[in-house]
Amino acid sequence: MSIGVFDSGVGGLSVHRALVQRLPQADFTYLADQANAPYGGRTGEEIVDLTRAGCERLFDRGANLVVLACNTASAIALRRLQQTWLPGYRKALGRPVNILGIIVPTIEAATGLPWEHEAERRGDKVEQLDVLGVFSTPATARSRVYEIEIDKRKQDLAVFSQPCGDLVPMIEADAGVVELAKAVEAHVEALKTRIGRYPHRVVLGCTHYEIIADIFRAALPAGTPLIQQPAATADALELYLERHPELDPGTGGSRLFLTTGAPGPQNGLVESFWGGPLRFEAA
Ligand code: DGN
Repeated sequence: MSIGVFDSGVGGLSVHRALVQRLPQADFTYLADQANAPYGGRTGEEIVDLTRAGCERLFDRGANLVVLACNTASAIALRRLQQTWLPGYRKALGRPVNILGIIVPTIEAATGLPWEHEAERRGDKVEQLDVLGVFSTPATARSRVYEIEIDKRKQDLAVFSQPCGDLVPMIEADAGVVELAKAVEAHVEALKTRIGRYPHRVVLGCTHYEIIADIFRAALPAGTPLIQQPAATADALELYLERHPELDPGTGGSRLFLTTGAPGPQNGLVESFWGGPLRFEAA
């Protein structure tokens, strides 16, 4: 019995790390669908099919609960799978299983913090709205999931999504810091041009971007708060498991890393984020 963590690639490691810190005794199986990454430019149908296949692999490996540590999969596939696929699959499997996403916990963290007077503190005119900037894959931006879900909770917050189609392939391919910084700066400036100023707070709405969070920090005005998606997901998972003791996360503290792509060590950018060597096995 274990917790499955799924992403198209290495980005979900940022979430995995926070989950493991929070639940060290639980058994974790990480699956990177690197054979099919990146998901950001794929159609909705493709993203749903690939996410379902990833969840199946993890359930087959004994996971009771899969965390979609991928904004793109959470935005496009989560609801569809929960509504149309999971009930029948669960019945056929004969045990309770579930899938959790990472967007709602992130939005709860983003909207739950005290926003009042943030614009004023930044020296904007008081009547101006607080502005949240969301950097994400093109598929997540197109889904408008952050705009829609935030509007349900907090209408006085303006949300602007910036699609960054080049960043996931660059991170997966171990691009250099200078090249990444140039790409990130261009996205930050593009967002600033659309809003008319820098956002007051930022969500890195793609788990890969957490790996280069320092590059985002350097491109944004000093002190711009970044909403912590990994920590928000860990909070949500902990609460969920308390409420669902039937989804046993295991107690062996095991860690398994799988990939649908080429097994072996991960690239230098990933290992320096991880703080040491990391080998993926064939899924
Ligand atoms: N890490 C994924 C996300 O959070 O959206 C990126 C998906 C991709 O493959 N582009």
